Amino acid sequence: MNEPLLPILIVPDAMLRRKARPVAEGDADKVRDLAPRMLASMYAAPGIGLAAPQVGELLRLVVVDLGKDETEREPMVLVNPEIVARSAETAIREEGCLSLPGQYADVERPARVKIRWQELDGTKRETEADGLLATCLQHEVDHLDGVLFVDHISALKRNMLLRKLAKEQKLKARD
Ligand code: K2U
Ligand code: ZN
Repeated sequence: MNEPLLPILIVPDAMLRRKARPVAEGDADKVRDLAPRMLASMYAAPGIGLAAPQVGELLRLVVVDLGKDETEREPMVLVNPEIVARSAETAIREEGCLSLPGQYADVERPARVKIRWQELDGTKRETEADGLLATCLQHEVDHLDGVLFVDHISALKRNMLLRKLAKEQKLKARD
């Protein structure tokens, strides 16, 4: 369980803008290997969610763990997650993204969602989520369609945030 961590792609990597393909039967071995490595990479970031495209795998696979620390680990592995219902009521929450390090913005999304997915062993699951889990699941499923949280804010704020990110990445590369 101490395989090397997976590097997380940073905007403007084109991979982050592509649509991921559904996990098929034939991907079972790959996904069983990838999921724990994504969880380890997410915990190390640290983060509470991670989508396969962020580690360069265009598969519809997401991992989530809202637990605060090692003592409260409750990892979720979601294969082919699908949001099947959204509340009309919305909620605004500050979001970050491991692919846009150091950048944050308030994002408005449906407050509650109904989500369907499969577990690693193929078991079909469905649940209703609200609060931070609803935000996180929508943020991760967005990643599977090449959508980033900055796509949900004004063009002005998006451009400012992307320019700031590019500048900070350039400074990092120089150090
Ligand atoms: O997908 C990712 O890049 C990980 C995201 C997931 C996330 C974003 C916004 C709101 C909820 C989840 C984050 O970078 S994980 C870091 C984090 C930690 C605690 C609260 C919010 C974000
Ligand atoms: Zn993200």
